[in-house]
Amino acid sequence: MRAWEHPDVPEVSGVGSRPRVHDTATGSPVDPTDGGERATMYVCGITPYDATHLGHAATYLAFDTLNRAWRDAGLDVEYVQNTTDVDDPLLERAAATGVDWRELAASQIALFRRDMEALRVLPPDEYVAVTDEVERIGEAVAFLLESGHGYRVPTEGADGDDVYFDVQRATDAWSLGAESGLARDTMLALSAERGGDPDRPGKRDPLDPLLWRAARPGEPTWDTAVGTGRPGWHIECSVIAGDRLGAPVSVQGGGSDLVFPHHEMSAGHTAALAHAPLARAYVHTGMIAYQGTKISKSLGNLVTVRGLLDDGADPRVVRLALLSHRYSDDWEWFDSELTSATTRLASWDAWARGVDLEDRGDADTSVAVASMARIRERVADDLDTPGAVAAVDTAIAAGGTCTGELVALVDAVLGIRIGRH
Ligand code: 5CA
Ligand code: ZN
Repeated sequence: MRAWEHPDVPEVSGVGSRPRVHDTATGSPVDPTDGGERATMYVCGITPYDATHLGHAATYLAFDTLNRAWRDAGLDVEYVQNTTDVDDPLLERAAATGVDWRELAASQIALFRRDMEALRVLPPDEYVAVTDEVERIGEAVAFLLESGHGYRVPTEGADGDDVYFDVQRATDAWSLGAESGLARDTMLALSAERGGDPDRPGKRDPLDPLLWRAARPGEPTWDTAVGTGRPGWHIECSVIAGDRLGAPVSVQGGGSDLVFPHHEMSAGHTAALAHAPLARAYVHTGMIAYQGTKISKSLGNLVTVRGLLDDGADPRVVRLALLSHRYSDDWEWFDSELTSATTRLASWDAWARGVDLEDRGDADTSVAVASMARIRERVADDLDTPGAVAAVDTAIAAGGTCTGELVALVDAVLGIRIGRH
C-alpha cells in the first residue's frame, strides 16, 4: 500500500553516533543493530477508525527520531509499519456509524497520511495493510497448528474453529513474561483490557491469544490455508515484520500499552514460526494524557493533529511541542504546550533567518559547531529530544552565530526547518 510523501532531508557534514535505546525486555539502553550497517524497524501502525491524536503522533515522532538518528549515523534503515485495517474496534465503529468498514479504514488512513506529511514524519519503506496479508497470515497459523503451537477451540455459530496460541508450549526463543516481566495476575487483567479473552471456555491457558477467528455471519472473512475467517491481532505484526524484514528486527516499536499482550505475544508467535526473537530491542513510548486521562479513541478525550492544524497551529510547532518531552515518559498535554513551542520556534526562526543551508559564513561558528555535537550526542542517548532542543536554546542564549550546517542538522535530525517562512 502507498505510504506518504517523503519530506526533504538535507545532507549534513559529519556523522552522528549510533543511537542507544531503552529495551523493555532487558530494561537497559542498547545499540539494537547487529553492529553492521543495516538497521531494521517495525512499528505498530494505527487501527484506522478515528483521527490521529497527539498520542499517536508522539509515538510515530519518537520512531521518526530513531530513524533520522540512524540515518545521520550513516546506517541503512529499513522501516516497515502496518495498519490494522480489520479488527474488532474498527468493525464495531463501522457498525455503530453505519459506514462500510472498508470505507471507514480507507478514509482514516488517508487522514493519517495527511497528518504524517504535515508533521514531516519519514514514511516507512513499506506500509502494509493487514487485509493485504491475510493469505500469508493464514499460512502461518496453519503452520503453528501443525507444529503444535496452535490449537483449535470448537466455536458455536462459526464456520470452523477459532485457533489459539499455546503460551505454555516451549519455544527456543521465547517464554511467557520474559519481555514484559509482568506477574500473571497483571497479565490476566491486561489481557482482558486489551483485546484478549481470558474467560473464554475451552482454552488451555486463559492467557492464550487468538491466532485466527473463524468466520461469523456478517463479518469480513477470507479463505486461507487455515480455514475461513480473519486473523487475530498479534499474529499480523509477527508475520508482517518477519516477512518484510526478517527476525530479529533491530527495533519493534509502539506505545507502552502494547508491551502486553501485543508485543509479548507477537514475539511468542515469531519464536514459534522462525525460531528467532522478534526484535533485538522492544522500544516503548509513554502514554500521553489529556484532561487527566490517557488520550484514547475509545475514551473520546481526543486532541487531534488535524484539530490543532485547522485551528491555525504551525505543524512545526506541534512537532516541536511533542519533541520537547522525553519519548519514554508518560505526560499530559496542556493547551499551553502550543504557546511555549510557538515562542521557542519564533526564537529559532529569528536566529536562523537569512541563513542559507549551504552557508558557513565568516563569523565565529564555534557555538554552532558545539551545538551540533550536543544535538547528535543527546539524540543518540535514548532519543533525548528535550536535550537536543535545549542545545539549540543554549546556542542562541550564548549569542552564537547560526550556520547553514546547524539549520541542516536541526532539519535532518529533529525534522524542523527553521529560519524560513
Ligand atoms: N493497530 C494497533 C497496533 S498493531 C494499535 O495499537 N493501533 S492504535 O491506533 O490503537 O495505536 C497506534 C499507536 O499509537 C500504538 O503504538 C499505540 O501504542 C500508540 N498510542 C495510542 N494511544 C496513545 C497515547 N495516548 N499516547 C501515546 N501513544 C499512544
Ligand atoms: Zn502491532
